[in-house]
Amino acid sequence: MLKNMPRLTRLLLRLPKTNNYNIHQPKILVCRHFGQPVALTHPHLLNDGEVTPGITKLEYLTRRVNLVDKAINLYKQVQVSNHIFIIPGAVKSYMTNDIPYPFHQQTDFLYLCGFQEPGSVLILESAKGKANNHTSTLFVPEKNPDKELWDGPRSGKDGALTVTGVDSTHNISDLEKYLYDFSKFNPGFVLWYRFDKPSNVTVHNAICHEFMIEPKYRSLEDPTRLCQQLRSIKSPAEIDLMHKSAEISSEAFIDVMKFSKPGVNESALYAKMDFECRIREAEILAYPPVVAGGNRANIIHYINNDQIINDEELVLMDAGCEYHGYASDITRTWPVSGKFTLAQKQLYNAVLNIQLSCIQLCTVQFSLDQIYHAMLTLIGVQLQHIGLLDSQLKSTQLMKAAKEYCPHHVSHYLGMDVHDTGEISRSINLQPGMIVTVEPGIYINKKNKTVPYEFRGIGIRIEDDVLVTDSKPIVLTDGCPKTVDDIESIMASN
Ligand SMILES: [Mn+2]
Repeated sequence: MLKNMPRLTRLLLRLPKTNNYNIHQPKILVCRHFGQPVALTHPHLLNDGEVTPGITKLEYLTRRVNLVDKAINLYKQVQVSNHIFIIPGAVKSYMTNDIPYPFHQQTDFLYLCGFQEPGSVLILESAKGKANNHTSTLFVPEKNPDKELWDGPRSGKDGALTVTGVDSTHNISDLEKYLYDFSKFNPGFVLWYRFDKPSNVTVHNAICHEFMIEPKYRSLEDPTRLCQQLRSIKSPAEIDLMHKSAEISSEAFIDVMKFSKPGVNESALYAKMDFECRIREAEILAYPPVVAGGNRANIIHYINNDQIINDEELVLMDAGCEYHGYASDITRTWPVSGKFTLAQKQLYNAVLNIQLSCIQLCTVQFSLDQIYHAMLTLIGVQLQHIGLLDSQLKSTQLMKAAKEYCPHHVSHYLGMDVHDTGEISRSINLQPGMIVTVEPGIYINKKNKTVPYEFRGIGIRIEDDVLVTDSKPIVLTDGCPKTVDDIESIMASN
């Protein structure tokens, strides 16, 4: 009888009896156990002991130890019972009913534990006499079959313990009780919590309720600066990820350059960049790219990207991907036709010379602000050289004029966030392990009647990502072409 049945029905009937079913069952359970990739389910991404590709549990532990150490050191002379850090992760946010934005984890939280699920909270408590100077507790969304049916698996508290290697894990619903008990048994603690920018309103209300109404802490401190001090110096594993992120973006830029031609829509170049980054395994673009043809390049944050780029126009693209949580940030400017005009080439080479000089200054002898001032002087001199600024201008007048041609800074720190570690001053000397952008530009609006006609409506920026070392700076984005010859030959190779 079985012989006459359709094959699928026969298979279904026999399924419980075959070994195949039993072999596959445990694998299915494993796959559904975690809310993020782990070595067991994604061996192509992670090795044993890694929380994030390339970043081990031990590295995450070291980061937490270093953070708590900083707090203990700051309070060395002051009598306090202990320190508690409350670091909430991001919550899901919605575009419209039931439609979420792509989730992006809060980066301090991610830096300290690598846990990817929305609505989680990390707590660190300093602990005297403990080898690792603290205990770490992660509060995570509870496992919930109904929700998981729609949104995919959650790790739950047991899975989160396996994924991250923190000391203990609880359901997020236990947080308020935990805070209540903590404040009851720990008089005179220091509360490290970012009060002015709550990333999770429910958690914020719980903290207010347990700690703030009748303040039970000795002092309230913002942990952001301490986290950022750690984050500003990249570890070897982070440098590898940043390098990979930079390589992906550089290769994608080459494909976008080859793809561009007169009459192309800016949106097509945006789409091409997105595609070429994702196909190389970047998760997402790190920010909405600027794809600006012609005079639109003079709008620094132009992201409409919906215009046609005409023959003889330059296109300025500022774009970069995010790879396992690490951003790259590149700008290139190229002629959509594949050939620079004489004026474009003159101005482009001026910006390139300035950029190459600024990259050489990315050493421990200088701060980003000093490099910025050097950029302004260099812009002034280059514009005098081309004849766009009066050669008689004295240095302060020259700097002032240069500022009108470049209204932005030359650099920012780069890392998990594009504008990374914003609380680290740009006036401190660079340190080995920092990664910074170098991005001078010259922008000439088409309304500028003080320059010859052929220079009007040109905006040029060249941006690379640079690793500071104890000797020479290393350009992580050096795979992205930037000389006139390299760009023209890449575009001719189509
Ligand atoms: Mn940038």
